[in-house]
Amino acid sequence: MSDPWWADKVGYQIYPRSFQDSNGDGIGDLPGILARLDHLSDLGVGFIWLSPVYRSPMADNGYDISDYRDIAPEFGTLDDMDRLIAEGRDRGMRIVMDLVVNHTSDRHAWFEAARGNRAAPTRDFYVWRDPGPDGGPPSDLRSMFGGPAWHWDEGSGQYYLALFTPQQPDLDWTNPAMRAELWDMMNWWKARGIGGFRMDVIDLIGKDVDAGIVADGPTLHDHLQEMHREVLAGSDLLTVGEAWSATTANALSYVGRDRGELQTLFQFAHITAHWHETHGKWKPREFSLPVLKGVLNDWQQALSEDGWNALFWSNHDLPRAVSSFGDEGTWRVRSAKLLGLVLHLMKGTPYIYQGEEIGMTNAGFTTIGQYRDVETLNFYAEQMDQGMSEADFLAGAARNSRDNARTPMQWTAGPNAGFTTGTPWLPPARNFAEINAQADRSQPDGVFDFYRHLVALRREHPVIVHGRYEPCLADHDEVLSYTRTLEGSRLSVIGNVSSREVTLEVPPELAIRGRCLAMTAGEREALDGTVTLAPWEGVAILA
Ligand code: TEU
Ligand code: CA
Repeated sequence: MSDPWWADKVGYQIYPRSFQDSNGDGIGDLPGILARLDHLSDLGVGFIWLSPVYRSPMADNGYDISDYRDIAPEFGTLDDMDRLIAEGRDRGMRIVMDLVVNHTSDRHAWFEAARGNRAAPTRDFYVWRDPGPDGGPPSDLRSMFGGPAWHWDEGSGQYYLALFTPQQPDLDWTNPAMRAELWDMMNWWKARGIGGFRMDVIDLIGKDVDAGIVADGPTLHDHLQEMHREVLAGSDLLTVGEAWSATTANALSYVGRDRGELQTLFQFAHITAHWHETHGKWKPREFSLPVLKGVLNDWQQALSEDGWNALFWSNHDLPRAVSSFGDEGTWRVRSAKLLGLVLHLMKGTPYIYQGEEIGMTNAGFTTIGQYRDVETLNFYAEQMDQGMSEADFLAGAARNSRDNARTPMQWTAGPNAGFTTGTPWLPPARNFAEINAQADRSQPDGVFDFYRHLVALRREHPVIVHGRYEPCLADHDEVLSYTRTLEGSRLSVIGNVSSREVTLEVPPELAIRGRCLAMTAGEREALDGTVTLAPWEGVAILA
């Protein structure tokens, strides 16, 4: 069986609102992306995951879609979108659309007709329930963004379900007429020449709310199989499902080859392993490398023979990679490279989140007034009510708020980091004069050049795409290492994930002498005996 087109490719995620503004309204847009395509083709990525650009009232920055077949005016037009698909393709980059179908916007025509009218043809596209016995909501189900998930519709005397903001009513996936509309819409995008779909919270579509089951529900896999039959089968579309509930035990039920569902999954165990049991991301745990490695190694092993991993440190919902897992101070550049090195040489498809390729950091916000993200603002209110101190909440938000990844892309040291000539919808991080694409790319040893090299390595070396993964030194507190083997080739990867110098005995299974494929500190042709690694030193040697 030949490899799919994306097997040796790296993806790049664009959050359009924050990438490049072209008309001075302070909001990134499609013409802005078109103007920056060189940056991406220079990096060598094979596809772009575009966060939603559809028509939307922007209650959740586009994850609330009011028309799946049109583009939000602030982002551009369908013509711009067609141009992006075509110009991307000319440069060897396909466009992966964000498919948000757990819910629509409350301004979608389906919901506007359904609200207040039990007889509307699209009423049953959504989840309606009578009040509970006490006249209140039918259950105590909570929204992912805080507060109740049920919302009262005065006009029809029923509650509707919205698992995110109240402006994002959940679709009723048990309704075949609703599903048929979605397949139509997906086929319409397929015909426009896109490269695939990233599927928003796809693990929620099989929910059984009356049983209190939201994620990984009873009809999930039936729906995915139907989607495959109706849209995906026979096409070369890349699919990547977002599934916060996925575990190594159930992952193959989505991505197993004979399942006829999805190809790859975004799972989040390496992220949530660092969250507090009750306060979640607002009270992060101390970073632990053995915990991180445990998760990554388990996933490498779970999908070693079947399925395929999606590899990432960051996205538009998460903090910046170098701020979470690296050292954003003294060792920013080297630790950014080290994180790239150890992730990109694993088995799976790596994703680069915009700005990661130049080592962008968290936003550095210190007051609640600086945040725009609906999740952060809702949880601020909720956590204050629950007695968390403001200082503690702000410390948690500085680490984990979604706005950390949403500050504008830092292109230059000029006004607003070159993102806009107007007033940016969210100000750039204060360090943009120092950290920006122009400055990074003008250095011979910048983060961008290193990432470009990693992306190219994957295309050149089948062992990086297909090689068997074996973890080494699993319990080591500072070192992440593994080997990849394929037929005659063997790759040893070792990284010091700390700002200290580390001396260790190289275990025999890691020992190697060969060609240095990539390194963050100094050239090495061999690993054996006693080795001292500089802070954030990483090296990959091929034999
Ligand atoms: O995210 C799903 C999701 O569960 C996150 O919102 C998550 O709860 C949170 O970020 C972690 O603290 C997807 C999109 O990626 C996100 O941007 C949307 O807001 C959400 O779905 C609703 O569409
Ligand atoms: Ca704009």
